Amino acid sequence: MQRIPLLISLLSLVLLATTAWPAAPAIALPPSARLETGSGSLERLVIAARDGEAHVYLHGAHVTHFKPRHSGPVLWVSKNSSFVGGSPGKPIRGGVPVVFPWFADNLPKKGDPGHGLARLFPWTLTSCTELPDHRVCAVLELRSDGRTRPLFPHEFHLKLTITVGSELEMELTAANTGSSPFTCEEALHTYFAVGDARQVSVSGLEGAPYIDKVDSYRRKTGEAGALRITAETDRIYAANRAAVSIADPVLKRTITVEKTGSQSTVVWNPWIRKGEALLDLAGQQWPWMLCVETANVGTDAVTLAPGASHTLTARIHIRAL
Ligand code: TA6
Repeated sequence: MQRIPLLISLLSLVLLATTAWPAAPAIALPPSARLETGSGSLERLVIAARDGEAHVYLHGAHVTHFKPRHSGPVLWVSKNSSFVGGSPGKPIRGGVPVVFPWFADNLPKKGDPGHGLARLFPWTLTSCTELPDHRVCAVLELRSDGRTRPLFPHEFHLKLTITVGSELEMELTAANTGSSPFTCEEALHTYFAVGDARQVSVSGLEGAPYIDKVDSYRRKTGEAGALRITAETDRIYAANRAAVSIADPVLKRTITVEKTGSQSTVVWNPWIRKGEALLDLAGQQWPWMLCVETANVGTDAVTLAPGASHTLTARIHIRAL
């Protein structure tokens, strides 16, 4: 009769080992990176490099945190954000949403999700390595399949390469893996953390033409001086490859975004009314965020022939004021 308790104990140990033991990552991780369960029980990669740290949710390959060692958090995430996975799940409000294959409400058909599908699906972490200069580089990938085809009837392969150190580098490569060409819009829709959007100055876009989404998409010319946020601001600067800087007197720093492979820059702050209308942004949070997005949208959309690919990159760095 003594055997039964022993058998139960052994079975309990086996059960504990299989359920409590974290699922082994499919890939080897350097000591400066680990996978853990984040908000909404979604899996996230936590990177603690020598010169900076970051969090990347596998859901949407969504960077939600970047902090250089000598500055505060650079990205803003809403206190009300959803963290709901699935295929598709829900978008995370803040950080760096990956926008593909359409931008905003430029929907293929009524009811399709704003800003495309990439931010709504689970990506696969395919590599994570520490470089000789102590930066950490992670690669996440999303391939078209039966879940994406109802939304976008083309074969594609997306790869997001995230390199973390004192700067944050993101490289988004979109490849056409099918037999017919397609045109896509894309963006790294970055939400920057600012001390007060009403006090920042945005430089690099002086005198540049833009589309004003807040004024019936009218085509306008940017101010001669730095852009200030004094109302709802939603601008698409087309054919623009300039680096953009956000001078923040409250946080006493300047954030600069340099880019390659991107012809569009989008600047967005919802201001009071829209800021409260977006339930996952509400709660008077709008002064603490400003989007400067690295994109190819509208007339800058990208057409990929079968087998072709396109890469856009954003490099974010900070300078103390
Ligand atoms: O990039 C600016 C924008 O297109 C705004 O018009 C606003 O809709 C914002 O994106 C947020 O979009 P989302 O679908 O994330 O609520």
